[in-house]
Amino acid sequence: MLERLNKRPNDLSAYWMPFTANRQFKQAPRMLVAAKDMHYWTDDGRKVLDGAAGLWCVNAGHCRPKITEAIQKQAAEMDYAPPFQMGHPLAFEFASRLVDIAPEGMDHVFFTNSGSESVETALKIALAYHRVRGEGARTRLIGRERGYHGVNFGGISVGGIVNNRKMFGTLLAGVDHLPHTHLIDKNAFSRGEPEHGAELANELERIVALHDASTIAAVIVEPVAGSAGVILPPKGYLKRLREICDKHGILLIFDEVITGFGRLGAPFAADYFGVVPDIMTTAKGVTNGVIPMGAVFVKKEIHDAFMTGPEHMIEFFHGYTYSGNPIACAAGLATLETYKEEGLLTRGAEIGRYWEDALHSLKDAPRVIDVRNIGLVGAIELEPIAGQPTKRAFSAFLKAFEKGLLMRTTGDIIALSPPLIIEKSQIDELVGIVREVLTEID
Ligand code: PXG
Repeated sequence: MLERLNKRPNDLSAYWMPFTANRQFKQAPRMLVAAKDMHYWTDDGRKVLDGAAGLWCVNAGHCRPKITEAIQKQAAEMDYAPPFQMGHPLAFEFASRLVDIAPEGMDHVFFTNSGSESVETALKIALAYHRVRGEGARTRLIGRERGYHGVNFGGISVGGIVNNRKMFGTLLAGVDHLPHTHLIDKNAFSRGEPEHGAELANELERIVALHDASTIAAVIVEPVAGSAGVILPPKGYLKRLREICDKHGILLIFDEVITGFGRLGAPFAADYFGVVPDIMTTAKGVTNGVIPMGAVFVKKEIHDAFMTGPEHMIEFFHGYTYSGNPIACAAGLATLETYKEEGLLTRGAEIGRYWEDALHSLKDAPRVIDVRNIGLVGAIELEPIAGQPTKRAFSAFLKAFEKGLLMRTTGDIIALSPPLIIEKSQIDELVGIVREVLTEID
């Protein structure tokens, strides 16, 4: 272990880091060099509690033996197989096992390598689906303010985070956005789904009236928005979106890249909220974050609409060199086994109340203006420093890391999403560190 802990590189300049303040980071790097279960270790030998499941992905905890072994075995047996016009057994096996745990009717899976690619794939399936059915005028896509759907052009077009959009030109044409549902004045300190705001779903009717339903292909939302700071759907909101989409023949896409694989205490947010979309994008927890992979779940009717025309013809001109990569599939199968053996896809429901009470105990901590939670997700929103938005939460992030806790911040919101194996004593430790941090920062 010690040998692994001592490997800081000499030169940090070549690597242009993603979503990072590069110059600041390189002056005072934070290096992780090892991980096990609920913890990371830093290059200076400190043990850090993982309050973020890496980046919302390591749902079963780190370096789980079954997953590690499956990857090692597959890498030695068959490293790569081409996915176009060729197959290998693990991809079919993994797709079947995923369909087994998917909401009723979501019978088909398209493999990608990330959440961003899952989103692009879902948007393309939606557009092409309408076209193969002779409704090719349905080309508009509706996203939501503060939505995060990855960083590719389709995803940032339907997404609603201004910094992710403003530098990149005109984006996709024909996109509109629903309003976000973050109503802190009415819903502060909600436990689970907030009471107020279901009527915001009716804005979809306004958008339909503006463009006409015959021009709209799909609506995409995160059931619970993660990156924008844990924004929860008001009670009844998602059901209402489903009804309006049904009424107008519009496909509903749930982006479950974060909410999939047990984060809310049910296998998917669709199960948790009792609302089944037409297409569901996933990634992250599909392989426990260990190997890049994404999976797009599609309803049978949508898949079947493509299966017409001459049988020798490719039905959907889309795919990636690494779609269904054998090592990723091996990791995914071992991940699903681990989830199943340990009941992790529903563990959030068992420990969720303890998590909720622990988080809400921070209500009286300095500068806290909201605490919200759902499943094993939590957010603590801080009052911003006047004229310096994001600074307070970023100071909290740095201080927490010093004290041995990894968390995510976005804007002035602290987001927490630990691995689903977290124990009560570790929840206490996590909340204790957050309280100390909030007491010590400006
Ligand atoms: N959709 C959703 C809902 C996501 O949360 C993506 C798509 C894109 O996934 P990839 O694998 O392409 O990164 C995500 C990713 C944060 C944070 O700070 C969250 C994500 C990515 C980076 C930061 O919460 N989620």
